[in-house]
Amino acid sequence: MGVLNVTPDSFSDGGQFLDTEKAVEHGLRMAADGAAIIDVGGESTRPGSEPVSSDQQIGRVAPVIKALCAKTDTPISIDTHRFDVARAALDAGAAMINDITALSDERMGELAAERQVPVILMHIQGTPETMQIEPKYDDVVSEVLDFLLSRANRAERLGIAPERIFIDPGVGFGKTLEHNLLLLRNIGRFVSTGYRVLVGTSRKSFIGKLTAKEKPADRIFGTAATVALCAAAGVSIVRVHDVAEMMDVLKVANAVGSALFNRGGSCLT
Ligand code: PMM
Repeated sequence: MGVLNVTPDSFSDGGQFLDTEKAVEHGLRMAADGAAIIDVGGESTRPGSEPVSSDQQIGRVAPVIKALCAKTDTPISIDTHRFDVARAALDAGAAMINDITALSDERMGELAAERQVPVILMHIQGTPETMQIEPKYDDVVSEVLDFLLSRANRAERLGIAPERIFIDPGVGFGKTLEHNLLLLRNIGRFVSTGYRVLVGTSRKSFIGKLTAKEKPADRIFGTAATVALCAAAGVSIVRVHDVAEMMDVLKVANAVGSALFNRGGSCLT
């Protein structure tokens, strides 16, 4: 999954793709580089970021989604926790919902069920504004897993087929470095639930901490390590900025461990 943030302030690519034409060009580049899904977002969720109104988000993402759908068959997902933004994005041609609040608004689940599109359910502690102020857990892996299972249960109750449900531990969303490492070390427990798993580590600050790389663009090798390990653990989708580079990582990881990968076919059929 390639990341396309149509925002002025995302931590890694903020401001680069606010212009529709540039955003579309970058989306097409990622599709050509091998992305199976393009994840379009109109609101930064970096720590400390402030919410953006639905109208503003729709104004950013809808033209980009429409233009991308006219030019590529690569499915588009919409990265939002707002029901009205998701609905407008699906109307514009998006085929998947990426909800970082895991259906905290049940209307989101009803929408996904009605339109028969897959949903990504991500764990977050707090909100982007507050999440990195002293995140706390007794047992981060069990708590995140229990939360995601309860939200997957909610999704199924609302009529979403289990094969259209993805769970995501939400690396960096209300987590310390140690929390992130524990979640990644135990990602196999998430895979064992039978739901497909998405992981987003790309260029995140925990990689910067481990490698002493301040600039997000310098964190590509660190990201590659997590991508290979996630693939080996049976993760279905990795959400990344550097699609061409991570395709190479996945091709090699896949060749070495092919029996472990490619479970379950396409999520979009
Ligand atoms: N990370 C970001 C944004 N959206 N969605 C999911 N499902 N999982 C993630 O880990 C995730 C996400 C933050 O990264 P960005 O600002 O580069 O998009």
